[in-house]
Amino acid sequence: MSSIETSVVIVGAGPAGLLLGRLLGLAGIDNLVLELRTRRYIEERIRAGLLEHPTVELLGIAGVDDHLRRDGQFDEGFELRFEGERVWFPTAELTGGQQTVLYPQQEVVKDLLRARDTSGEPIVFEALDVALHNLDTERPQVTYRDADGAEHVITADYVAGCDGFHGVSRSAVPQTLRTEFQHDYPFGWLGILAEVPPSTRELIYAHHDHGFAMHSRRSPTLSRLYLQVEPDCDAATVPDEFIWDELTRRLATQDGWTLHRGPIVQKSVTAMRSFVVEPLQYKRLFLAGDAAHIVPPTAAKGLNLAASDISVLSEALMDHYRTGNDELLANYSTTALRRIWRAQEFSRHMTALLHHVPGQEFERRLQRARLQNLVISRSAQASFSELYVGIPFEGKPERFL
Ligand code: RFL
Ligand code: PHB
Repeated sequence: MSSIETSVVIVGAGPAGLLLGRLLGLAGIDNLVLELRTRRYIEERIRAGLLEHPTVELLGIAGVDDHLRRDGQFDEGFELRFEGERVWFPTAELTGGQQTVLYPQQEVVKDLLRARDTSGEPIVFEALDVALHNLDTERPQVTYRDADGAEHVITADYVAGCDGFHGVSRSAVPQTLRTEFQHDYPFGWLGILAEVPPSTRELIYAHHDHGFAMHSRRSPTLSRLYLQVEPDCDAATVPDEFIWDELTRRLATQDGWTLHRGPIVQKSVTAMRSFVVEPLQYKRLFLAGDAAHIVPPTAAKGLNLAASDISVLSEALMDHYRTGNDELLANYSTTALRRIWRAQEFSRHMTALLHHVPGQEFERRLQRARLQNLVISRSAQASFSELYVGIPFEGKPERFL
């Protein structure tokens, strides 16, 4: 069994783990990343698309925003559609110019991996049977088995659990010391990637009696679209023609806007769930990103919340290593949870605003009233926009860089 020492061992090479590793590396804090999957797998995993303004700023601080600034699509707002109407939401104008950016999550991951290649910090792919030990001692350990079957033990000061919702870190916290909050929605999202130029220059969110639909983009030649479906829908069994017909119906406007169709190159169904574990710390383990919370994708907060957790955690760890002050670390959970719950609330609000649950007529009338209110009231639009573009991160790692 080989034995390695480092300061911080990071479990999971998603956006949370890689961004933490990058920021710690820039501050001269050695760290090791352990990832269950292959590099190719994580570089190709299609997920999020929308980055909030504070996320873009943090990626800039981490020095990994060149490609994002070159290829990202900077948006001034989005379009809301319901009952055939189209309403433009000038989110940037309403928030002092804060733009959101469409830039695929796998590109963020590739940018972070490239930066790690350059800095030469260690990362292990295909780390199997990762297990956390002695978290309540000064020197916790993480063990894993490599692809050749050899066993390894890493001894560190801290463990960062960034291994997503299905990872192992969260369950290393004794059950009696954690509280989990969960809400499941009675619908899912069918997401498609299609080889067709986007039919819109901005994002479109649509509320329709058949359910929610959304038109997003990935590049000038690739469109990303979503449809509300039954939660147990099997994407493979839904004919492409049905998907396009339904998207056309739900996105239709009275002024004859046309949705362009093209070959669907990927389709999958995502369950919709809200989840938070509290607290985010157990002794020397800190949870961040999807390992600690899940939001329904409607408001595009998942990746951005992972970044906001990392802004707080990276600053706290830097303060510990630079000044020996552990106050920020002790407050990590409380600080990060404030923003997590605000994003949870907004995600739930936006989900309830736009999805359709058959049979809930009273709720449907309220939805219409809420949508009308958003259309009529500039101040309602402004407060919606503030949360949509992303409230400021509480961490300030830049003060140590
Ligand atoms: P990730 O990305 O899940 O990364 C966790 C990593 O840990 C690895 N892992 C392990 N490694 C070692 N040992 C183990 N035992 C391990 N178990 C797991 C995994 O292989 C993985 O590499 O979590 P992270 O870093 O916290 O990042 C979170 C985001 O990925 C997630 O919140 C977003 O993708 C959510 N999301 C969106 N977020 C946005 O901000 N904007 C969006 O527009 C948006 N759209 C979406 C989304 C998620 C979606 N799906 C498929 C869930 C759209 C969709 C359809
Ligand atoms: C996406 O492009 O995947 C996306 C964009 C905005 C959202 C959700 C998902 O609100």
